[in-house]
Amino acid sequence: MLGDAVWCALTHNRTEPTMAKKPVPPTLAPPSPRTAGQDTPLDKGSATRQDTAKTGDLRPDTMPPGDVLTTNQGVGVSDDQNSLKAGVRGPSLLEDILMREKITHFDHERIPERVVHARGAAAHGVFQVYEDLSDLSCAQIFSDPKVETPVFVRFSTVAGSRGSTDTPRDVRGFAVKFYTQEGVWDLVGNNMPVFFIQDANKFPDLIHAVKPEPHNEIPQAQSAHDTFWDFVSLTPESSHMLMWLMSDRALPRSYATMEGFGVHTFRLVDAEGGWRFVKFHWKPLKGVCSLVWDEANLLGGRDPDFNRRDLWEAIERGDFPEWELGLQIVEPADEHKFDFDLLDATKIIPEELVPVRKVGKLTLNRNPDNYFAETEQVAFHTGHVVPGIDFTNDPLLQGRLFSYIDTQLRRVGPNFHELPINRSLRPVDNNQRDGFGRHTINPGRVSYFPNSLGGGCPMHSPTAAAAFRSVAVQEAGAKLRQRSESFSDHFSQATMFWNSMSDWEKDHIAAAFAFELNMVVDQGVRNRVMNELLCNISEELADLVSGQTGIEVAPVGTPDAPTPSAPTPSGPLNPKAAGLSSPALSMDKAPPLVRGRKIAIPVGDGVDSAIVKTMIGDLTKAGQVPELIGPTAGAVIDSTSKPLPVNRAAPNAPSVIYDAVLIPPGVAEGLMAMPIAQRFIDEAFRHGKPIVAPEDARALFELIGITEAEGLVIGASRLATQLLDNLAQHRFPRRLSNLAPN
Ligand code: HDE
Repeated sequence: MLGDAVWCALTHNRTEPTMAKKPVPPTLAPPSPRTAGQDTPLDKGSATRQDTAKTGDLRPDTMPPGDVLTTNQGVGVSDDQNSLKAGVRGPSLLEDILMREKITHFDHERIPERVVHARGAAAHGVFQVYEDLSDLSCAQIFSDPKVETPVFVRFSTVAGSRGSTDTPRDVRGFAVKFYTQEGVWDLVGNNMPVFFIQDANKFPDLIHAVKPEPHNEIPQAQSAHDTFWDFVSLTPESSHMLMWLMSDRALPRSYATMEGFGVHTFRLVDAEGGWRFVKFHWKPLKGVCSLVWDEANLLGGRDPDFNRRDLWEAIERGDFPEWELGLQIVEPADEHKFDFDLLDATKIIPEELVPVRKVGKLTLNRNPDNYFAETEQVAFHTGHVVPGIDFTNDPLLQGRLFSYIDTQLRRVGPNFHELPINRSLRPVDNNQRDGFGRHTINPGRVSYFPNSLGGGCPMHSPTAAAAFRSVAVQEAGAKLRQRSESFSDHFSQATMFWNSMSDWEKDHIAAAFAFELNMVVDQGVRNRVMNELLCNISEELADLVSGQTGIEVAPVGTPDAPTPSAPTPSGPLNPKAAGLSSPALSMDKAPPLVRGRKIAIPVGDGVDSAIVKTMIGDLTKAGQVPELIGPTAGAVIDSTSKPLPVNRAAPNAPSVIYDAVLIPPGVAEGLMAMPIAQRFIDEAFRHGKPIVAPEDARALFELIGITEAEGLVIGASRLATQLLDNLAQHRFPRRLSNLAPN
């Protein structure tokens, strides 16, 4: 038998700490097929990690595994497999300090999951402005285009618990922690620009309504149940957000193809204390692309980690997700020129009214080393701002300023800011002391201000500009619990959203409402959604949903008839709103940059591997991720009797994890004998995916029953080129709405 030390040396090929790796330029590495038994770049770990000042800050706390097991007190462990017993078959002994320490730590491994946004995935990266924006904000991150600010970005779903799936219909969190040289700034946003409610006081009710119902903890990660629709049917301010939630925006193909929004109106403040209103936007360089509902549902079972895996793999192969930061700036003098209130988080400023100015770029280029230490323990707070950024009176934002610090105290503890992932790069220096898990050792006897015994230190910032100062806005008013009249138009922008959609987007939204309402049992709730919300948004929408749910639109004059919203009734009751439209809201656009799409290439014995390799080369060169699917894992035997390794076995390769299908010549006959392959192609077709096949595959498509539709090309001569052309449109959703339910 090998001695422990020898065993360790043999099995543990100790490497340098990963953090010490040299940064590698952000070029596109070859794709990274994951497969049974293949040695892939993914298995070898990151070849592309990028170092920033934050990486250096994390390094002392990053511990690669060592050679020798110790206790938490650093004492060597002789046997980690057997507990201490009185005789080999005897009782365990209380004296077993080793087992007690190990099991006790295990018993305490969990911290409370986030009360919302519990399921998430995150990555490190950098942010850099394109030009000096000091005319807008004195924040150094905005004024110096030479500065690369390290960031940590966490994406999340809202309603599901930590172990739920990635692809339910839900809002996605888009929270960015900037480690600036002036302290930490958190921009805690979503992938939708508005919210369900206008006042933070209603947040616990909203979340109680959408979370699993309390008596039976059903359903997980879904809004399609009675309590959610009961709440929103009685909360007409939610109607605009419901339009976003029922749209395909709630089913992102990738975190890299989501827009992000700060939602609230904030302030940017210049060095002289001058300020402007601002809305923050993240515009993905890969465009806004989504899944379709059936696909998202299937993914929930076939790959619950779909978005998380996509983010991880893209970064590992060097296909770094990128967004541009956009600003919508409004001068204080223009505050009241809109027909909505800038402080109302259920409203957008249409881009056609105030263009989004792109001012910088966010790049995610390094995966975390440890999920718990980084992604789980990261603690965001809307109140983490730096000089040059300030709040407005948006009552939702004001409530968040209270809530986030509170939740971190509960979840991570009073010294959450000391955890490596939350730690500011600018050294922290104040008189706060002690508390659970305190790391910092503050020497000396002075922990108060003012003091003379410590030389007055730490003292106020000598330069006012470098310190946070609230904008000195004049405020006066009676104490009251009341919503401003200017917040009372709940429907115009929901109508505008509907008006701005293409035909297929409208189909998907109506089908989503119908799906959710068909899950609702209570007739009163169903009627109220139809008559109090949908009828006030759009007659067309109400009719479509009525047709798919059987919920009747109540005739005017009957008890259930729509109540027009005061004081600016909208939808069919408001011709003004019915005419509004904002083309920027539609997703019916070809994405500007199509990269990292997964392409399924089915192969079988007798395949011409030279052709297949050329295809893979062409697709890879274009930044896509081709995968070969064989009847089993391992390899197929090509036309020259040589093995051609495949990435996946057909039963382990569901169509929903791919964006497109490319069939090489000479394999169609084999596929005709495989029902699983036909189902794969049929499903990909129904989900609107590009499919390209050679002429010899025509009979296969006839067998499946699909011969002609947009995005389906049979008989192409340059197969890979044709596929890349079609991939540029992401999906062919009209094919979908013509042929199959969403
Ligand atoms: Fe949050 N929200 N929220 N929220 N939120 C949290 O903080 C809250 C709201 C958002 O990846 C919690 O650390 C209130 C709007 C994101 O860690 C909690 C209100 C927007 C994340 C909290 C809102 C968001 C959270 C739970 C109504 C978009 C995940 C765990 C006033 C602009 C951050 C935590 C991450 C998380 C409270 C509304 C985005 C409880 C009271 C609007 C992206 O503090």
